[in-house]
Amino acid sequence: MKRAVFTACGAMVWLAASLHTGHAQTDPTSAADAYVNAPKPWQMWFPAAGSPMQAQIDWLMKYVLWIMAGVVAFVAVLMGYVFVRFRAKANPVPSHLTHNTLIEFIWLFVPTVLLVIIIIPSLNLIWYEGDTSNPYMTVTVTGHQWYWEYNYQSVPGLDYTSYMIPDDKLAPGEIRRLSVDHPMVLPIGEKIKFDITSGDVLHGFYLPSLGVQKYAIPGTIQTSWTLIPKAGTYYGECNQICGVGHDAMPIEIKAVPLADFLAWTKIAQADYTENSFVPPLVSSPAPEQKFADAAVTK
Ligand SMILES: [Cu+2]
Repeated sequence: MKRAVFTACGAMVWLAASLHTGHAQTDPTSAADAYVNAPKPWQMWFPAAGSPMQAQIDWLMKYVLWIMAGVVAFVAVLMGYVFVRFRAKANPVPSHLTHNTLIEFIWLFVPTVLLVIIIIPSLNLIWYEGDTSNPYMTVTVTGHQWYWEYNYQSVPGLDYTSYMIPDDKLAPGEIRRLSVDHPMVLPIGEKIKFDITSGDVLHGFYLPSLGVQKYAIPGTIQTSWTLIPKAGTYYGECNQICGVGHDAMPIEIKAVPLADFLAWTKIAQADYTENSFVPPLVSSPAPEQKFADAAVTK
């Protein structure tokens, strides 16, 4: 049902946009330039949450951190007290007491309560993360050595590759090691499901600001999802060591209003058949194999 609406809307939006402008369509992903959620040097904590999932992860992390800080502080104070109060000089005759029912009950009961108040929100979050039901659309994400491939299941023929822009080709406004030739473009405010897999070795589909992290495993599909309320550019990286170009497969997501997204699909279907950068793209020079090279030339 939703898929039918999707296609009809796309055609109408595209037609309306073409009639309105009367010339070449402007970049429909430009709405994503208004907000850039990228890592900063020496950043502490998580990035600003770009999805409800990351907001919940951030909340849980801090919730557990406060409980943990309380436990560490309590144990530290208790140990400090024991070191001073019961040191050999101040306490020459040690107690031979071995059991105390009340204390033993407390030190079992209190940690149990702490574990329960941690596990309830943890399980809730795990179920929330696993709920990929009723997406607006699904994108198949395939990791390759060393680029990503995005296949929009609802848009016939829209299957393209995304390469990192090499350092010497960066244009103004692009971010070194994060910007790509063809970003993934997603509509804001819609639930997007990811089917994640790999064409060769293990990769990691990691989007810190959206709270998504799944291994890309050859021969199997892992699922995740996101929902991005705010138009903007969000970044991620492959975070499984996958070979010499591991650092050259960032993920760039442009989240734009639905109408812009639909306009973009038309352009992408026509333009994304060829890559801007020719594989294989190895970002760092291969290490010199001095001993191996010497053996070969002998
Ligand atoms: Cu990888």
